[in-house]
Amino acid sequence: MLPVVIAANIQQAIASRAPVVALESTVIAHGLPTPRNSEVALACEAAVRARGATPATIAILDGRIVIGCDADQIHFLARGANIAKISRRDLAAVIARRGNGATTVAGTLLCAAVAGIRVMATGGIGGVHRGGETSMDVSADLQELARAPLAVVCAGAKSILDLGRTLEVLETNGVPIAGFGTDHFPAFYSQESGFPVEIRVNTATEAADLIAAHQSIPNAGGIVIANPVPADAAIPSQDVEKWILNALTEAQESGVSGKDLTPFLLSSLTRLSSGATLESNIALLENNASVAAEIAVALHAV
Ligand code: PSU
Ligand code: MN
Repeated sequence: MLPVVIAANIQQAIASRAPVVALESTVIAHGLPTPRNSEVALACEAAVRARGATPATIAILDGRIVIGCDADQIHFLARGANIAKISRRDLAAVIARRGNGATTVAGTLLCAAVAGIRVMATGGIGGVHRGGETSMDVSADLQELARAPLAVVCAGAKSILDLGRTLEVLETNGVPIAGFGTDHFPAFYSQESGFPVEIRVNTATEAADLIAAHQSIPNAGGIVIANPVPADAAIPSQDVEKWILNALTEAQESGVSGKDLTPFLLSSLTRLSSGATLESNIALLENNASVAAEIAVALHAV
């Protein structure tokens, strides 16, 4: 049997159909530096609670899927010692060896679906890496989004990626993308990527109506609610692009690839930008948690 531990307050919320927001944990263990990571994880949870929903941070601890980590478990993940990065394909191995792991968007979607959670928040989804047309490095997030019946609130896809190809794969996978108060696909640290989106929702209620319609379609899979980084935390894309090109060169020179690439690039960017990308990332994470909670509350009312 699948070993799942659902925290009592989450069980209660799910049973009474109260709004729950799933939060991923790779961003804690691999996406942000210590000690900011645990502060941010707890701040995201607080933001969800402040808007009337229950946060469920998801991770694998001692080989069990934990839906609703407590503060001690979040601090443990944040220390990052021997915490594997868990996407769909890594789940069986970490369970079998009774190990510890932080779930990516894909891993979190898979686990949240088991618990019947309908909304999750992250910073930015994974996607097609630059050069992905030859390396075939395409995040498993894009495939999981096609399967898991959740709405994912994110600031678009990380701008270290090839956003045009990422959007093409999402279209192929049948994943709708709605801009939250925007007609443009956001670019993580920047508000706009230059690519349009076809659906726009302006309020949490409009988002909830769209999500409810999508989730009523049999086997419809996931949906992306693309919420731009707040204006005061946005970085002009020309600045980001300069740092990304340097970070990509560093990755190539260090021979980094596969699941290590995204964490490597994020930490290089923090250094190259003297911390600017880190502050932007933190602001968008907290903002996405807030919006996800508002949407979960509105969805509960639909
Ligand atoms: N959002 C952030 N920081 C992160 C991530 C998202 O602000 O570190 C993580 C998510 O867990 C996402 C992962 O699933 O990056 C993508 O990794 P990959 O490219 O290896 O699939
Ligand atoms: Mn990859």
